[in-house]
Amino acid sequence: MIWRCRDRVFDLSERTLVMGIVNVTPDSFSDGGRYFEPGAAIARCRELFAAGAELIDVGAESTRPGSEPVPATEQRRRLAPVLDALAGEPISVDTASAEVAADALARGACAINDVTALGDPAMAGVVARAGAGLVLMHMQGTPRTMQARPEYGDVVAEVAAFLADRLAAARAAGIAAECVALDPGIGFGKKVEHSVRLLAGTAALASLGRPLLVGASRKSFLGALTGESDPSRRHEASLAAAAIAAFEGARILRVHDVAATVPVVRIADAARAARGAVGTPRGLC
Ligand code: HH2
Repeated sequence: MIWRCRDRVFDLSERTLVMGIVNVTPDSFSDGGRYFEPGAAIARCRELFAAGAELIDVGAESTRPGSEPVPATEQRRRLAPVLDALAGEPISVDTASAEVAADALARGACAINDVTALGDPAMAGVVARAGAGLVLMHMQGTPRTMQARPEYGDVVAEVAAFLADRLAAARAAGIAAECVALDPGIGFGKKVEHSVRLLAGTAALASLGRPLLVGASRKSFLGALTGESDPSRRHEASLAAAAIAAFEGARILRVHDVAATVPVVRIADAARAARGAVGTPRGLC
């Protein structure tokens, strides 16, 4: 299982990649404002690389529930100094705008994380021309309205069908399958029970043939389960979710706390690899 992002090829057959998060925003749900100033964002990226991030997802638009879109020109203005300072490093850009994606790729980004899964009709062409990596994520509704009334019959089956459809659309638009990663979009138009089922359904979603990215870090379903209302205090809960996702076959984890997540995924990777060698103890079957 490889994930190609321009000239970078991540071999994910045996290990889980830790993708760090840096939001160059004033209003992100857990780190809003901390890295809005370019110098702070650049320093944070360097810190996360040093902590073991293999890729950093830089965003200039919050997608928290209730958020409004940020114009492409403003996203580009926020991103440009950060991308220019980190040219040559493995950076993905979290944007649903083809205009922002094109500018980011011109400044050296290697992947685009599109939470609308090619909602902008120009996005596929931009990504295909660059041979960039692409994350296709599931969301029910839009960030402004998505948590109003999410409804599913079988959430894992519906998300899997959506991701398979978007993968086919990406391929039809000229994007190589090996450039695509898939993401169930935990918290994006999902009640707590939906996010828990998607986490529990990681193995089913990981069988779609492309690396599965899971982004559970600090999200509100963890707060609902633990009673912790402050996202920055959902550290242990985020690590538990990371361990489950990696053990069950996710290949990319999008996280705020890189240093703590790296050893967690190494243990999960080892346990997952050993699972095939575990037999049934005599007398117990
Ligand atoms: N979650 C967030 C943003 N982008 N992209 C993918 N592929 N998967 C996710 O789960 C995901 C995402 C929300 O987290 P964060 O970036 O910390 O917050 P905000 O959107 O408020 O900036």
